Amino acid sequence: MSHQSINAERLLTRIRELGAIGRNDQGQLTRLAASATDKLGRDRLVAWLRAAGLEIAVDRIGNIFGVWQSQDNAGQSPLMLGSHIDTVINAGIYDGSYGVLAALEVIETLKEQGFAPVRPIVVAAFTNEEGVRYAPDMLGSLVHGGGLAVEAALATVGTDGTTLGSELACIGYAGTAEPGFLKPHAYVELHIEQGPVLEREATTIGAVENLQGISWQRVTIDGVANHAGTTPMAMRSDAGLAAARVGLFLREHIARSNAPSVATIGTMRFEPDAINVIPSRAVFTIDLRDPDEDRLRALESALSGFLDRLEQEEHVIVSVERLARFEPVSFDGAIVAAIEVSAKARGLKSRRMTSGAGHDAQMIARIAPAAMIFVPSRDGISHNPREHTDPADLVAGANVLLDVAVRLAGS
Ligand code: HGY
Ligand code: MN
Ligand code: MN
Ligand code: MN
Repeated sequence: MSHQSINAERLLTRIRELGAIGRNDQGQLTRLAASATDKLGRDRLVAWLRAAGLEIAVDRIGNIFGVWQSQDNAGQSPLMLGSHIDTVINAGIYDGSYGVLAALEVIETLKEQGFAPVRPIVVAAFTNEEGVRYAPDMLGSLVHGGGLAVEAALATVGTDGTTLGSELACIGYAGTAEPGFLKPHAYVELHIEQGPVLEREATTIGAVENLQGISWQRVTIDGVANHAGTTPMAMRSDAGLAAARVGLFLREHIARSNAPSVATIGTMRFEPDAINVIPSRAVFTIDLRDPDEDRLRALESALSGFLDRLEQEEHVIVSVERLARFEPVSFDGAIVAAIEVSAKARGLKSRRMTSGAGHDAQMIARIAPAAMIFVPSRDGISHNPREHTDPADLVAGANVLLDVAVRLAGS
């Protein structure tokens, strides 16, 4: 087990540098998939991969791979270390980027140490992990894992009416490699926890053994526009009020169920969106998650039943579009154990855990043994510019990734 350390300064500097790319005049960081700022981040990453002497490959859905292979190990199935560098809106600098840059750092450290892996080691940066502009999320890794045909993915229409394929071509990342051309021997993803558990338990390393199921829907409620002043409450078909009831239903239903499910209405717009007009239409998204597939299905069906009742009670018409649906995933026990062995050898406290967030690892787990390493998020905050992880924890996570890579590529 290598007890060398990665080059902390190089990793931390790159995280800061990439974190500076894609900021607007207010200093907010946003690199939505296949956008102009995503291109700037991709270009910087490719420059680092090239400078490290890796072979670059970009596949048709824009996934970027940096391949370290030798005469001796070329042709062996690679160890893949990856994550994503696209972000949400007004993001932090660690979500995704940390894992990609730590993967590059591990390769550079192993090269500098003269390590000769028995298999190629690949850094992967997957397209559209966040799913903010194009749904579903984890789209690039979903295609890589064979969960969606690349043509369908390229035809995905974004919230701004663009198609992913045309935007990837615009930014010069509509690659030629066939998706899935690199079938990994194993996949390991290092990521910030984005939740409160590790910090609360003063634990540095999360050995992630599973990941919860995700259900994304877009709901359109159609009512009748009317005068806000003259229309009695009992005579309204108020799409806005009906939409508000959905959020309350989900919170109360989950509270009653005592389950660890979570529900989020992250986007909502009204038409005609005027202060004195009863909304004729409400369009909003619902993100449901639960570690247990049966409970997630039960939550979806409870919601569907409520929407049926809502139509009657509020005299509105409800239509639902499914945007994403991923079942819970269990990761590879041997890799999880290797994470724990490394943490112990380095004197780092670790604990097994479930991921609340979706990750590319859940898509690659369809085609290869996979697992994740988490490090603590301060105050459990993420998808927020206040996202932060202590440098010592960032370095510790990368060193555990280094050890796991040696174990998976060394024999
Ligand atoms: O939504 C998620 O959990 C992921 O960050 N896309
Ligand atoms: Mn992420
Ligand atoms: Mn994220
Ligand atoms: Mn994620």
